[in-house]
Amino acid sequence: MKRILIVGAGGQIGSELTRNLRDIYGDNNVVCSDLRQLTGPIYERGPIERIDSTQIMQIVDVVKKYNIDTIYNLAAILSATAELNPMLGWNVGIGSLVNCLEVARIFNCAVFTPSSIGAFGPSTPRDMTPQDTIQRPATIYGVTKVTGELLSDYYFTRFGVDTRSVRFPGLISNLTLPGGGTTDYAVEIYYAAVKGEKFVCPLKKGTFMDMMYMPDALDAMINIMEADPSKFIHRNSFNVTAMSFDPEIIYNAIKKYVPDFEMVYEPEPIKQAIADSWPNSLDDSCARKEWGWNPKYDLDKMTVDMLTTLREKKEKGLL
Ligand code: NAD
Ligand code: AKB
Repeated sequence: MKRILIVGAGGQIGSELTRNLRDIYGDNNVVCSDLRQLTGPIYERGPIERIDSTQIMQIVDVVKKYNIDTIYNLAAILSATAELNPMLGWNVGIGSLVNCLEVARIFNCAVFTPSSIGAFGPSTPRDMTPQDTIQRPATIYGVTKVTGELLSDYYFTRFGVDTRSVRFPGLISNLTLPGGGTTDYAVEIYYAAVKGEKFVCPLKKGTFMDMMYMPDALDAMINIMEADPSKFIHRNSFNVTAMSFDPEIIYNAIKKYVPDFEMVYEPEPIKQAIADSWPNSLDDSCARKEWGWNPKYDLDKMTVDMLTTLREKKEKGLL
C-alpha cells in the first residue's frame, strides 16, 4: 500500500484529491498538509500536518515520520495572482518543487507535480497544440511550469526519481473555489447561475481554452501514478484535456438549464492577456497511448452535474 503525502492539500485540487486518495489507499496512508490550517471532515479522516513546502526540513520531518513513498506536490501560486507578485509565484512554485524533488531523491519517493496549459506561450501552435512543441510562456506562472517540467525530467534521468506529471487545463469543480487562476471564470459562472446572479465575464467572447471537470482530473492524477512506466515515452509532462470552449459556449450550455441566466463581458486586462497567450485546444493523444488517459465528462455532462450539485448546496444553505 502506498504511503502518500499531499503538499498544498488545502486548495481546489487538494481538497478533493485528499478524499479520493483516502478512499483508495486508506485514511491513515494519506497525510494531507498545507501552509494554512486544514479543518473539516475530509481532512480529519486521517493525518494532518502543517508544512510550508518552501522549508525543506518541514517536508523531511513528515516524510520520515510517516514513512512516505509518494508525494503529490500541489503548492503553487496560480497564474493571475502570480502575475501580480512574480517573485512569490517563483518562490512558492519552484521552492516547493525543488524541495519535494530533493526529499524524493534522498528518501526514494515518487513525485507528482501538475504542470499546466500555462507552460505554453504566444509562439506555441495554438490549435491542437502537440505534446512536444515550442514552450516560451509569457507569464511567471508559465516560467515556473516549464522549469518544473525540465527539473522533474532531470531528476528522473540523473537520479532515477520516479517523477510524473500532466499539463492540466482549467479545472472546474464544486467543493473548493479556485484561487487566482485565469480559467476560474469557468467555475464562477456556475455559482452565479445557481445563485440567480448576472455573471460578469472577465474574458472576451472568442477566448478559447481547454477545460476539464474535477472527477476526470482526479482520475488523471491517480492513474498516471499507478501506470506501468515501461510504456512511457514522456514523463514531465503529458498534455491532457477534456473539452475546449469560449465564454459564449459555456454560457449557452448553462442557459439550456437556466433559461433566464444573464452574462455581460467586462474583460480584465491581466487575465485576458494571459488567456490570449495560451492554447485554444490541446492534442492529448500521447497520454491516451502511453497510459490510457480517457476523460468521461464533456461540457453538457459536466454542466448537468455542476448545476445539480450546486443547487443541492444552495438548498442546504452552503452557497
Ligand atoms: P490552489 O491555489 O487552490 O491551492 C494551492 C494550495 O497551496 C493552497 O491551499 C495554498 O495554501 C497552498 N500553498 C501555498 N503556498 C504554500 C507553501 N509555501 N507551502 C505549502 N502550501 C502552500 O491551487 P490548485 O488549483 O489546487 O492547484 C494545485 C496545482 O495544480 C498547482 O501546481 C497548479 O498550478 C496546478 N494546476 C491547477 C489548475 C486548476 O485549474 N486548478 C490547472 C492547471 C494546473
Ligand atoms: C490558471 O488559470 O492559472 C490555472 C491553470 C490553467 O493553470 N487554472
